[in-house]
Amino acid sequence: MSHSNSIDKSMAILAPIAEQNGIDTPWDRYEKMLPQCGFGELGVCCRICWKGPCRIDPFGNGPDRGICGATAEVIVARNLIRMQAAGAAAHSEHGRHIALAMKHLGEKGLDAYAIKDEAKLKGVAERLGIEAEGKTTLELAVEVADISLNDFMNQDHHKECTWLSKSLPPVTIERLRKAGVLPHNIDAAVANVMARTHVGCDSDHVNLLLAGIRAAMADYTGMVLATELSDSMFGTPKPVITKANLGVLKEDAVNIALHGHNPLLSEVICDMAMLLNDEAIAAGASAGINVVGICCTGNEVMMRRGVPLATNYLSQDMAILTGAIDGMVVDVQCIMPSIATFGSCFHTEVITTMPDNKITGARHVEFSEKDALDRAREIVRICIDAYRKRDPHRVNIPQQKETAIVGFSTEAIVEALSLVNAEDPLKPLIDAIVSGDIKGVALFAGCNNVKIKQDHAYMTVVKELLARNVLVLATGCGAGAFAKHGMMTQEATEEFAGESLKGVLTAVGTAAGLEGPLPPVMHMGSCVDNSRAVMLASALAKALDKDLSELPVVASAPELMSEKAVAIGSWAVALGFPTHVGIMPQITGAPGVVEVLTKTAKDIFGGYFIPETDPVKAAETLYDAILERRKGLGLSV
Ligand code: NFS
Ligand code: SF4
Repeated sequence: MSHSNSIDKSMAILAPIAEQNGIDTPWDRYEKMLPQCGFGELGVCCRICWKGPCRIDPFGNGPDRGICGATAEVIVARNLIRMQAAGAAAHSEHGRHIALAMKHLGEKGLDAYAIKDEAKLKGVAERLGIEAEGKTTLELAVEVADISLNDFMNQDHHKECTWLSKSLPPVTIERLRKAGVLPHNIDAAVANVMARTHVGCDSDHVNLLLAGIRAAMADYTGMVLATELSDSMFGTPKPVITKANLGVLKEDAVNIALHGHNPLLSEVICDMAMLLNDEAIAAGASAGINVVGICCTGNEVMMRRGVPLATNYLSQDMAILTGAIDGMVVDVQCIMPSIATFGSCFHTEVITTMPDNKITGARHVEFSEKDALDRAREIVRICIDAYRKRDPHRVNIPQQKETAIVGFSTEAIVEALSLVNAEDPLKPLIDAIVSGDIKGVALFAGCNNVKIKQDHAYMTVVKELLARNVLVLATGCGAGAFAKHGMMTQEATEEFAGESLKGVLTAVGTAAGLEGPLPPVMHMGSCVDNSRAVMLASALAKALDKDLSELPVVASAPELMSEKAVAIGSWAVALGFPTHVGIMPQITGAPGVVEVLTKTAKDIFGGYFIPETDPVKAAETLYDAILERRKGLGLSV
């Protein structure tokens, strides 16, 4: 019996279709995995060398050390920091890819790309200390790209990555420098973790964990440069009204789902879809081409173009069961290999595009910036051809669809605030925080995870915090969840925001010409765009002359699963934010590691992890952390 476990109603509609087609849903696959390995859940198994696998007996009746002598603390810490390093590698490969594309664009030109937001590029250049006078836009782009790429190349240990000090408040930088966790080179921080976790190397869990935090700070660095350069090339998001959930698919259109992460692919496919719209109509699709997004690349094009979001992480393969997706075009990260199986049961073309991310059973059309237009044309035509093979009898598009006001880049938020106070745009926000109309700020980020009902934890924590007048920012699949469930509408503000928060959102929304409040959850973008939330917090910290760790700002990843999310959570802690994780982390077999991450971290960084699987309790704990910060600042609680 195929089944689903989601508050997204479209999943219950689609699960029987999986059954009819003899394929397992993600939830079926999870069930087959149960019981999951207890040693793995505690983090106490080690496969780092071939003397192993070794595992520590958590009950004290069996081995208390690996064959090499590694303790549970060492094994757990090594496993964890390898996750942080992998997350940092993934995010910063994305950043590197963007920076290299910008460099090539500036030096030799690339047909498919441009600097769409010259003002942003100039702002970035100025922030990086580049003299703009007398330089063309493309020359500036090359210099910005070079400085960014140098964060992957610098070999001088005493010179930290440039993007760190260019994006974080000086006091925060100073604190992190003292803790020794500022990377001088993104790649080196990742390589260092791999080297020191090799068999027979670093065997002190605290020392290991600090290296993991340094890798996490490298993750942050890769992320911030990815966001800032992407905005320069593709435009800085502004508020836009769109829709979310599978009801955005159209029966009478060629539906192309863009899935993955990097706007270098998704932006060009969007452009090409517009150019080839008539070909789709000629193929019989009267509504032309309908591009929709999945996961973070979906968030990217949603923020910049208002492209509707079909779904978030856990339901990516389920989307194919609608029988209405003609092409699913993917690049890198968070792509379940199962989409190839699902695609093969339907007419759906699953197309991989990146040399380092292929899926057995999918079609591969290799994409590169140099031949982006030709490859995009080829890809869109494959999708149009697939539409011709679509079986109308197998089309089942769930009707679920919600309006979503998205596009809240830091710049867009500041611009909205400037309509309230043109001279000092941050003042209305600071005043609201000081007066207690806004108690604090919570950033929601991360994935979905089969271990809890899809989207349920997001919705529960957020409603609790909104009712307590906490301003909510969201990215990634968390933002996807909120968009799908109608939390990015003005009505949601009326329904869920506490009175004083509602007042502020209404004042700003009205000033911004929305004839009503801003939505209660502000979509800041993809996972790499968590840097936007840091930018906003840093602007507040600088205005107040405080460390990030003093602000009433918290982070929550209620449904996380990926190594990238682990890395994000870890830099959030380092920056000083109390950070909730709603899935029990695979560290509990090592009490020392748990102690460091949940308690000692607070002394070193101000931030700390809050592992809590009960979303209501998590919200209470996060709110208490906000009040504690308010007290620290001498503000009313
Ligand atoms: Ni970020 Fe999670 Fe993936 Fe995006 Fe979604 S799963 S860590 S949110 S798509 S990166
Ligand atoms: Fe076992 Fe040590 Fe090898 Fe890990 S590194 S598998 S604990 S012998």
